[in-house]
Amino acid sequence: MFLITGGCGFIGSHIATELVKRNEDVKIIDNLTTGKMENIEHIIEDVKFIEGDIRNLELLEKELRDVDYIFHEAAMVSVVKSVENPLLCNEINTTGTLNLLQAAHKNGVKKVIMASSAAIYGDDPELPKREDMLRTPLSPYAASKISLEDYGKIYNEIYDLNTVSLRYFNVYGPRQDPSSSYSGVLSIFSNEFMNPDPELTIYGDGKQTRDFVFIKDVVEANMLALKRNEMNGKIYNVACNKQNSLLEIIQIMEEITDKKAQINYEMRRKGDIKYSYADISRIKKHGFAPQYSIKEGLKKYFNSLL
Ligand code: UD2
Repeated sequence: MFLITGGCGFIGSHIATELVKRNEDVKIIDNLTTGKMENIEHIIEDVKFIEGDIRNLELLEKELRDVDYIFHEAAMVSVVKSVENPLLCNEINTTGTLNLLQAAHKNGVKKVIMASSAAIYGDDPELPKREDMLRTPLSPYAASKISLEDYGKIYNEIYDLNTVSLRYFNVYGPRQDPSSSYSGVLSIFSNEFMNPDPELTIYGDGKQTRDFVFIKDVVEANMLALKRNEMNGKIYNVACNKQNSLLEIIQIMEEITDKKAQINYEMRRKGDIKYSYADISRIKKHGFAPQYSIKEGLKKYFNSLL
């Protein structure tokens, strides 16, 4: 039995879909704060859905009794919200993760694969980001992901529970929610390109870069971490090792849709990182090979929105 925490969210729902495709038994725990039932409506007959919270240790202890493997995607996902409410971020992301690891340990779960984030690198200008670089958290969100990685290692070392942490860079693709101004930039832009006259806002000069990774490649990284025991107890960047600026992205979107976007420039966001991309040689050694260039990923994404 597989458990996906946050299985009604963007990334969790794609992992759940892949496991259902593989004919695995799947259970989802989600409190539906940011996750949505519509994200799993296509697999609802094939999964067991439990509306619940990872802050509820008793619930986890009960629900993990028949679980072999866990993908831990539940979290407060917004950096901005974590700055507004650090205590809540700590409860969900840190205590919630610790609850999960403890319940997994007690129930003899075989492996826990956890979602970490490139946020832990902070604004260290050295590029590309390697896993052995110093972590410099700049938000409660980043601090909570550091504690997730550390607890993961500790449970792997002293509690005999296999864990892997995956540091996601800028993930994009179908089912990503574009509704807030702090949603992923590609979900906001793609959504806008569905209009006849797309209007985009760029914070800064548009030359900032990100390592955008398509959701299907992120699912593959998770499947790899599940399969490869040599990855246990370690941390891996999950990205494409390519950087694209926002202006390049807009150009690609204009080509795909044959539309011209109107761009409004606003002040660079506070704390915004200028350039970001990942060294992925560590995970490549285990067979990770991203399949989707930014063009291919965006084409797929646009098709899903039509
Ligand atoms: C990503 C993660 C965040 C955290 C952070 C760590 C997402 C959605 N967010 O933030 O959780 O891990 O990395 O570094 O993956 N922008 C615009 N116009 C818009 C929206 C955004 O110009 O309408 C800019 C934004 O100011 C930034 C870039 O686009 O320069 C990317 O923004 P983002 O929010 O998609 O992702 P990022 O890298 O800030």
